[in-house]
Amino acid sequence: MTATDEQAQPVNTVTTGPIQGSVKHYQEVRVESGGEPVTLRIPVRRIVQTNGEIFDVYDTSGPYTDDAAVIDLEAGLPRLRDTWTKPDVPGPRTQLNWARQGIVTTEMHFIAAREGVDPELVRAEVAAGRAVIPANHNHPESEPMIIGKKFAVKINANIGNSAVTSSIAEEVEKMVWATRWGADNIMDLSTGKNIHETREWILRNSPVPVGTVPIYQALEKVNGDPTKLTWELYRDTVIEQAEQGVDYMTVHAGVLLRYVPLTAKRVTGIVSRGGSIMAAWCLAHHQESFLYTHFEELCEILAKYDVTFSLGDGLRPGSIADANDEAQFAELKTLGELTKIAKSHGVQVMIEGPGHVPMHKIVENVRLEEEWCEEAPFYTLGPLATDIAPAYDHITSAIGAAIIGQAGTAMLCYVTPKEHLGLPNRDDVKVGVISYKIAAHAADLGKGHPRAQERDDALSKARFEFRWHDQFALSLDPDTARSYHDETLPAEPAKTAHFCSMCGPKFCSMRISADIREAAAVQEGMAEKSAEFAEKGNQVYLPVV
Ligand code: IRN
Ligand code: FE2
Repeated sequence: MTATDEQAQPVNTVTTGPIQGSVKHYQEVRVESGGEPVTLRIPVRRIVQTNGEIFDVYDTSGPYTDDAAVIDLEAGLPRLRDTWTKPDVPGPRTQLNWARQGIVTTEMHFIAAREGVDPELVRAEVAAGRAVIPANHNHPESEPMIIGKKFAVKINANIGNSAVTSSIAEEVEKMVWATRWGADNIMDLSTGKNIHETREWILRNSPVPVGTVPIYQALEKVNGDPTKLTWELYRDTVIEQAEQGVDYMTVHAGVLLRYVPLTAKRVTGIVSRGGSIMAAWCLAHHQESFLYTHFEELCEILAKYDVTFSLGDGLRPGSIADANDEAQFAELKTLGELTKIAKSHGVQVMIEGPGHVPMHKIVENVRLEEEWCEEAPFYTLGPLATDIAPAYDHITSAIGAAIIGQAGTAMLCYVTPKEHLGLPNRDDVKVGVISYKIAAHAADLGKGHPRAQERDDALSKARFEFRWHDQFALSLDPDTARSYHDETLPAEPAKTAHFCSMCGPKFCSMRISADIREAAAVQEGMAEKSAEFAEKGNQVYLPVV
């Protein structure tokens, strides 16, 4: 990997080492793949509690949290999937085609172990197009993951530089940092200089699938003038990115010429970057979008690498006023048409969704997406449940994300506190990721996902038993939890004390409950004794025998 100009500083340091209170562990699983026995090492964040109990958590962080791993950013991560078999069957070498042929690929076995489900469920959901496994053959460094409503809800973190700020080094660190805190995927939305190099560094070092929006780079190639875009230039950009190993691509092929006027009376018009670029092209040429007219050719390219389509919502609402309007749903219907075409080429598809939507209008989005797009995994941006809180849009959007997640959305695209205001820095990335882990986990609980509540129960138990270290370790963000606790009670004995500084020792409800429980136990003992006493005829002096 070579960097070409002054903006591309050397990339040499990223955050490493386990998350506080945990160790990196690998669960070894023996599977049969392509007739060969293979040992898979499933990464987990292992929490060894002070009471001796072990709790393993789904882990997206890759080798960076492994103390034993040697990280060499120049060399990139080990090419984990290079040795895995790619079954030889008629049709493209895609997870969708393999699943349809009844084959459980090594990736599917890995995912089944990771999610704690039957490999056959993974295969069946992929075959039905209800789940996708973004795994470009040219990104063997990634650890397989699945996006589908029968599985844990996933989150995506957007990173990438812009023309005015950020270097390659910062973006690579943002990728490592986002996955450390639980990003299941990242998207490189770079638009400034060094787009190709930035992406190369990210891909070679990313343990999670990487998505892009190729039209952004295509636009850079024509110096930012959307009217100069051509299908050929776009196609070459897609091939360039697919060759590098991009796992999924946002394609705004549902922005049709005739839909553009539908946005004229909106409060916020077209807010999607990709959507506005394509709308500008269509209007300037008074022609149908080349993404739509060349869609089948695009399918053939993506099939070759097993790149997953993420059909973009170029006409998503950018305000509460515009939610669920005609333009938005016209596009969604077209995305349904395109889903069928992509699947007929053996290409995996997910569908992007909004945006800004008030709570009572959220569920309708999922129902229509399922109906029109054959239940292809839905991947939404929030949605923000209100427009009135810039600087807090990680919260306004996590509210909508939790609701849409419970209704069946498979992946949530995070929103950071800087949304609508500026490019997120490393701290914003963490706040965005944690906010979305909360939304995703709340959705898993609401859906009754078999494994979700175990973690809540473990943490609640630690909390009730005043095992402070365990409470921190089991949390999404142990560093912040601990530092908040330490602000008032920094001494080590406070880590086992039966109170915290919120209520103090006298008013701690947890301690009082524990006391009640103890008293009840004493009373129970007394009741037992009195029952025994009654049984024996209420005699104070037992007869001598
Ligand atoms: C996700 C759902 N709807 C939109 N997104 C993401 O928004 C999309 O995947 C991309 O990362 C980001 C920007 O997309 P636009 O603004 O170009 O549509
Ligand atoms: Fe917005």
